[in-house]
Amino acid sequence: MLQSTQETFDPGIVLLPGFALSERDALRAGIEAVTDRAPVRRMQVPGGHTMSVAMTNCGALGWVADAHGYRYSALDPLSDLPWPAMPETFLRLARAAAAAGGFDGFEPDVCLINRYEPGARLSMHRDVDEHDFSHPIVSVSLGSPARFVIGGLARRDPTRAVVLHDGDVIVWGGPARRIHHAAGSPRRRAGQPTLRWNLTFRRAGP
Ligand code: MD3
Ligand code: FE
Repeated sequence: MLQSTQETFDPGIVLLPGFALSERDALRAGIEAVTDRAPVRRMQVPGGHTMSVAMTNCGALGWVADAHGYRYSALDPLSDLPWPAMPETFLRLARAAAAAGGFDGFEPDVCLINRYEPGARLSMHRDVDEHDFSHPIVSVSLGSPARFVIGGLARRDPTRAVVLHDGDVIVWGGPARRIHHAAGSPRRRAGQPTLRWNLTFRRAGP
């Protein structure tokens, strides 16, 4: 169905609560198809640490980190093969969400797939490895809810926390495209699954 209410938090940040709920099963099937061929892995970062979030990609390019730095690559370094193609459901969802957030014509060439086990988190950072920041980033949360921290353009700007739930989508563009942000660990709740997945759709190439 792909529709929901929308809330603009700040210029450039549009939250679409539950936008992806109707596509949940198709998205999970897509994640399974991708991870069968390009498994999630915890990447090394410059400095020697290993990320707690496990990642993989689909699309023409994929985001990779290693001891040398961060970049987009057409090949999966684990297999030296191209990343799996982006499933059609992923593409349709990303285009529809971007349009709902004010970005008609968004054509992502990357879907970075993040898997959070309890304890995994992504510390404060900016996404600046892409070629052209006029394209938005579309993020889709699946599974357990988790706290997400929104900062500002400067590292020391004030932050605020929002909780992202299963099916929530956020479109980050324009003045918000280069803000700092961080993602917390999924909440542990008795009897509930505690895996969280996040898909971020990007246009990284020219
Ligand atoms: C704001 N992922 O993969 S998505 C990332 O929950 C990343 O996995 C988080 O940050 C996660 O880089 C959060 C939300 C997000 C993604 C990209 C942004 C927020 C953003 C780019 C610019 C500003
Ligand atoms: Fe990010």
